[in-house]
Amino acid sequence: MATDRYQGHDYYGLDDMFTEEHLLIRDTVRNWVKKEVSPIIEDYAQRAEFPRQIVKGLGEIGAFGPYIPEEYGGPGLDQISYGIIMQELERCDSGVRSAASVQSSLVMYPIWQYGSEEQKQKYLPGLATGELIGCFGLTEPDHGSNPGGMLTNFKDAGDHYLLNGAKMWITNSPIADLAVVWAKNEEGRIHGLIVTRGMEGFTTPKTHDKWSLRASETGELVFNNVKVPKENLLPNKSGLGAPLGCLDSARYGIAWGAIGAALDCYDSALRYSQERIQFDQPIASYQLVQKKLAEMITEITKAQWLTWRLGVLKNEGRATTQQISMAKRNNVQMALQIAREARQIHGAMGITGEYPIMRHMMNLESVVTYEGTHDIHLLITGMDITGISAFKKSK
Ligand code: TGC
Ligand code: FAD
Repeated sequence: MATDRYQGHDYYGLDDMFTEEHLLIRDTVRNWVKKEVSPIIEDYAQRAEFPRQIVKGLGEIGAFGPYIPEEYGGPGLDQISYGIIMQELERCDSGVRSAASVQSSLVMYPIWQYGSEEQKQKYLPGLATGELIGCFGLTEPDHGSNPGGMLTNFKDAGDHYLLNGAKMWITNSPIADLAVVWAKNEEGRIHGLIVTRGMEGFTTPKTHDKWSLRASETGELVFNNVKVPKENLLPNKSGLGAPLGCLDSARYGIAWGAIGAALDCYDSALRYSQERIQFDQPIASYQLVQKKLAEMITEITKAQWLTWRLGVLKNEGRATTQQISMAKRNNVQMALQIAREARQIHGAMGITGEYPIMRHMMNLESVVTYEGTHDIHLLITGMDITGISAFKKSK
């Protein structure tokens, strides 16, 4: 990949709303990404491999569980800091942000919020440094948008539980040391269980041939009579609301992250249009190109302010599931649209690994689907404003 010349864009003075600490965190993560990740990311994406050597650095910059308190090994930052970190990571690659947001919101968050004191002490410090990698198993082959229908189940077998079933499309599964797995007990109630690598009957086959998130590991979780110690059950919350609560945190991070991908596409398209000469003029001088660029920065600016406000609400503990859905849906679609327009501005060069555009575009095709699809989030808004659920057909 060519030298990373990215610089941020702040059309409406959003930086004035950030604290000195926020800006310091942003600069630190941006500089680390430019030094450690940008030079290698294209190569790893082409090879469909996760760059495992960045895990230690991700821990050092506080990307694993930014809001986890210091007593459990986290940096104890606020929610806006979490958002800023996700944005700077996704500015480089959605797969790198995925690794960090799964570890933070889908593994550390449930252990922190629903786990016992022993579980928190045992797992959170290692997850914060990256010494341990985690994954989150909710989706199943036949239950994606409708996780409440899951079939994975566990039975009480005396001094342990017996876990059976399978999860699919799980980020980090092939490299994870532990999985937070959602399964039904004998009464059909959903609980979270910590399943660790090496337990007999537990395997994590890798998913191959993805055209999207190629620098992120994806796989299955297969449970064949796995004996899970009883102390591995998350004791403090059960029901579908438990995994959905984790999704609120992860979707919030994605809302910030997607703006990063959009900013990178815009940044590259703006520079390219000023440098690329056709018909003796920079293509930036043509109205059709300016229209694309002007619309990009307008959409980015709207998303930046929506998301900053969401961050304030999240810091105050007032952000609703529905507000988070709106931001996730809007920002990912916005980023996808900008990636497509930016690809056109780059002409043929836009399809090569010389520029990050095509990689962002392909990555965003996963981001628009995972953590609730674009349409599921629309239905969440629809239900909120009408009071009528359109998820399920009345029989
Ligand atoms: P519904 O009847 O609405 O709710 C069931 C129970 O859950 C409660 N609840 C919540 N609780 C906490 N936080 C939330 N956000 C909650 N939303 C709902 C609700 O109050 C109810 O509680 P109770 O006590 O009454 O039982 O559930 P539903 O079955 O109708 O489904 C609703 C729907 C469709 C919105 C939900 O299932 C959904 O969000 N589906 C999308 C599935 C999804 O997002 N999967 C993501 C998997 S993880 C992933 O993709 C990781 S990618 C990571 C990466 O690489 O970055
Ligand atoms: P489906 O639910 O089958 O949906 C297919 C289509 O039908 C969509 O367009 C959807 O919007 C539409 N649809 C479904 N229901 C309705 C309805 N009621 N009304 C209108 N339209 C509807 N999951 C995890 O648990 N952990 C992970 O770490 C994880 N990582 C992932 C990584 C990648 C790269 C990808 C691609 C997915 C990952 N997922 C993960 C799974 C992801 O959350 C699911 O793919 C997603 O929830 C959608 O489920 P599905 O793919 O089964 O699609």
